[in-house]
Amino acid sequence: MPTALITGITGQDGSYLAEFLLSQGYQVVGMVRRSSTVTFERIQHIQDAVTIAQGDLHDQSSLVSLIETYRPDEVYNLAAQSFVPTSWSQPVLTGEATALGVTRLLEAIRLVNPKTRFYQASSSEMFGKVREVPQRETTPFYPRSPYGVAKVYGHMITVNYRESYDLFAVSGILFNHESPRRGLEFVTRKITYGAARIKLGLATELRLGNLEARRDWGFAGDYVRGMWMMLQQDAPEDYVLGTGVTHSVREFCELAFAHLGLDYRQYVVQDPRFFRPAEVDLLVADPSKARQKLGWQPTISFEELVKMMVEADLKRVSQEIA
Ligand code: NAP
Ligand code: F7E
Repeated sequence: MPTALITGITGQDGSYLAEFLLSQGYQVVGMVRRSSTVTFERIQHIQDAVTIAQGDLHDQSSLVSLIETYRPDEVYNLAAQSFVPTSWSQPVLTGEATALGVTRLLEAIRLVNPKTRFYQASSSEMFGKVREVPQRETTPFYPRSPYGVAKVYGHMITVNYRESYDLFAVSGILFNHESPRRGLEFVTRKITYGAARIKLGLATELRLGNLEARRDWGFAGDYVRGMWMMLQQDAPEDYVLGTGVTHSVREFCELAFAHLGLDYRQYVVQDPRFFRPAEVDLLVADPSKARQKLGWQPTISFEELVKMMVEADLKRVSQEIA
């Protein structure tokens, strides 16, 4: 039975990846950081099937100790300070976790067991002010936030350890992927949760920032399968995962509210508080390398994703008030 270590198992992607790896017969070890409250909401249903181990990307010895104790065959580094606006208010912390945290984990692997296969969660935010449309593996980076800058560091240190030490280390450059488990502060979930609250009479408006930004949104469950596929190849290479289709935040609102029989224009208010100091205006992937070499394809369309998230939030909010 192969063993996989997932950092960030309590996050959106970590929870889907843990489910997927369990279904493939893995022993799954999930690294969680110490907190005064329990953060296991997304993995409650599989908690008995996975091993939870404490560790923190800020703490080198905890990472060494995890690799020594569990000797994982594969390490998926999903932990990060992942919310873009927070990266302006906490730029140093973002750099410590999202950038230097990657080096700490790679160092632990290099020192303890360099045969471990390593996946780094790189991001389309690295393309930022895009240099070409659509974006692919060879598109130059131009990050627009401290988060994007930190991810470029994490990406390049992964490439560097692969080339310096011959590690099987790969980066998946993933475009936005969402689900009913997405954090409430990200725009898709903010919209579907907000629309459900309006529908059920708990709110009268939804305050958002830039409605014209465009993203390539897919379903998180599809993307974790792609992460695993990257580590099953003969040679370590980086891959872009995305749908190849782009929509604006406004279009997301239109569809989400319409699914509840509402007109978003009556409820969505633009609020300068949610605009960013520097915006990423347009992201759209060219996922052809992943399709050709991995055989990876998304299975959920934009319309199906919006419907899935709206229906899940309508059910959740209904239960909250029942
Ligand atoms: P998420 O829901 O925000 O989860 C982040 C995870 O990282 C949480 O489990 C969090 O733990 C953990 N974490 C944060 N700081 C840590 C630290 N210092 N030590 C240990 N754990 C720490 O993020 P996600 O959406 O699942 O994304 C997973 C990864 O993919 C992230 O690296 C993100 O930057 C990257 N990514 C995401 C997307 C996307 O669209 N979702 C696209 C491209 C790349 P707590 O539960 O304790 O907070
Ligand atoms: O914003 C606009 C906002 O916060 C999307 C992370 O997973 O994906 C995510 O980063 C867009 C931006 O995601 C609001 O200005 C408008 O243009 O949902 P988001 P993100 O910044 O794209 C990448 C790939 C990652 O790697 C990150 O970890 O929506 N927007 N109004 C808003 N965004 C938010 N959050 N809230 C608003 O009210």
